[in-house]
Amino acid sequence: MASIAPLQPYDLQQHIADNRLLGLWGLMSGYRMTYLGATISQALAALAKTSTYLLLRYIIDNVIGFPEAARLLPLFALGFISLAVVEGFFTFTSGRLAARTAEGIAIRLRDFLFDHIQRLPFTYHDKTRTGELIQRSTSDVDAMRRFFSEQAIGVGRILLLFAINFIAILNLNWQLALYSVVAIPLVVYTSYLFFKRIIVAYEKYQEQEAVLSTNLQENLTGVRVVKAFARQSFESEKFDRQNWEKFLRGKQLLVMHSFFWPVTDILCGFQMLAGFLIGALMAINGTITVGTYLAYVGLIVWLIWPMRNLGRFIVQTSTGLVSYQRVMAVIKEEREPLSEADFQATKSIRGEIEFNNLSFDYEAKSKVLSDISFKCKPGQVVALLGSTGSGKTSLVNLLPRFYEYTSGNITIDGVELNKYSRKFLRSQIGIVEQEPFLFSRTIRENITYGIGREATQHEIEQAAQAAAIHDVILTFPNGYDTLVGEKGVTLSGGQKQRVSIARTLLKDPRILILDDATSSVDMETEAEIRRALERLMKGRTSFIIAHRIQSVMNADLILVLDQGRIVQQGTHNELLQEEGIYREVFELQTRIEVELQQEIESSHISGFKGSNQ
Ligand code: M5T
Ligand code: MG
Repeated sequence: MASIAPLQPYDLQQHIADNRLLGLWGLMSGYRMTYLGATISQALAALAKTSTYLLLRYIIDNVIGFPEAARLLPLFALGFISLAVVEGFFTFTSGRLAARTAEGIAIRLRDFLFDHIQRLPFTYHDKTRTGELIQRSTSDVDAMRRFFSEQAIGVGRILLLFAINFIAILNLNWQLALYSVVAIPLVVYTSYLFFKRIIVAYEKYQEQEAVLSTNLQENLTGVRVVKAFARQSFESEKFDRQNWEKFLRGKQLLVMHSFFWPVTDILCGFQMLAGFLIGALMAINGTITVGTYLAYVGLIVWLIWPMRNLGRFIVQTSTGLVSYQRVMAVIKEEREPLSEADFQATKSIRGEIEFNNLSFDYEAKSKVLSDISFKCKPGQVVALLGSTGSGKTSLVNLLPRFYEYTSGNITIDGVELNKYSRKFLRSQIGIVEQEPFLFSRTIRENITYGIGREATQHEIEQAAQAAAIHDVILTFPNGYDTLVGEKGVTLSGGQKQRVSIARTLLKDPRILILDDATSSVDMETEAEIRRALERLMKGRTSFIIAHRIQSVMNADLILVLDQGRIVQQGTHNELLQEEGIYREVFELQTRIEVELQQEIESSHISGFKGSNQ
């Protein structure tokens, strides 16, 4: 495999421009010389082509009919061949250089976009559809690649061909030259008008394509739900409608194009015919020689043909411009500053955490958390309990600064949370998400994901054992090297949760957050994990969100949340003394358990009796 030169660090954000053409010009930085090389090669190729017609004129006027010059014919033949070779060579070189520019810009753009998208804040990802981002990183980047490899270079080629051939015709006869271009301003103006309309139509087309890819992506991710609810035909119909809309918009684009081509073709055709006619009349009158006329006939084709294509290129350029804007809209978004902070933490966090009258909302609509105040010492376990939607996940997500709080404050070791850099905080905090995500990589890679270095087998196994998943992993065909997902084993919900617990434990964080991390495992496994965690949680501040009282009763501080407020806080024993949600939930859960126990026992006894009879 050919090695790829490492890309220079490159900041695309500096090339955001209101004028799209200027912006595209900015994107070319570092490749302008290559592109200039491509343009010069084109000029040379165009010169070679024009020279062919001038040579033809010379032969007709000075060689044919002059027997003494006839012996030079092989030399002229050689001249034609050489010119053809020169033209071919430079056309090829220009294509190569243009391709290098276009691919170079595209690879840089894609790399930058990927990196940039990963660094955008949660608030951006919450409101942006994945399909839209995929579309912009693929189809739109590709449209820009085509802009550089075909359209920009094409326009350059056309202008060059036009200039060179126009000068050549001017030299033949200046009046003839002027007659040959009267229709050109009209062609350019028509192209401009279409260009403006097509830009709008193409924007709409790309938007619809993004809708389609979002829909496709969502349906593939949610294929289980679609099947489970037998909604295939509903989804297909929805897709059909969106696809039809795309067809309509595509058709509108095509209709505009197919209306545009004949208009310019007719204009160009008339211009060419007029040139032929005027030239012929001049030749008959003897104003120009036959050789000049023949050369003119060859040259005018290369004058008008580029003009006809100029229109096409101008119109196609609109796709590059629209895509530039769509990509830059993403690049414009501000990144989450990872390491920028005024307070430089020099050592690990101890883990003293305090919330003071904290309030938080996602979109300034309704408050998700209000007046949250509590305090915990390093190494303590804080448990959060509360009905669904009460704000537990939102509360713990503030600690790694996934979101910024609106009022009040949080301190860690006495320092305001947003004085710490996000990067440092996240290196200190381990979080097991409510809906853990595993990559389609091996189990080993998933477990070691958070530490950014090689881990020993012993370390990995220890983490897996604590998460009560080690024995399960050993039953997989390739043990720790078994692939997760599409090409390997599909893990159950509880297995996924435990792999992600192992992943977080291996990171050895100072603050541990378990967001409903044992909701999909059975009581026995949960107890096993709890015992291991009790050992591991020593010395680190931990936040545990759970629904079972057993999981939270040993915590140093239990917070009961209701509609974004703390309605009760204290230890298990303290809370049992109070009237309130905690005692109700406790009584309910114990009653259910006692009943369950009785039922199991009675069924055992009756089963026993039955077998005795
Ligand atoms: C609390 C809203 C959600 C709910 C409230 C995560 C998240 C939540 N919300 C958003 O608007 N955007 C978000 O990204 O906030 O939600 P929660 O904190 O997820 O509640 P919970 O963790 O206590 O609930 P559960 O079901 O996990 O026990 O109104 O709409
Ligand atoms: Mg939650």
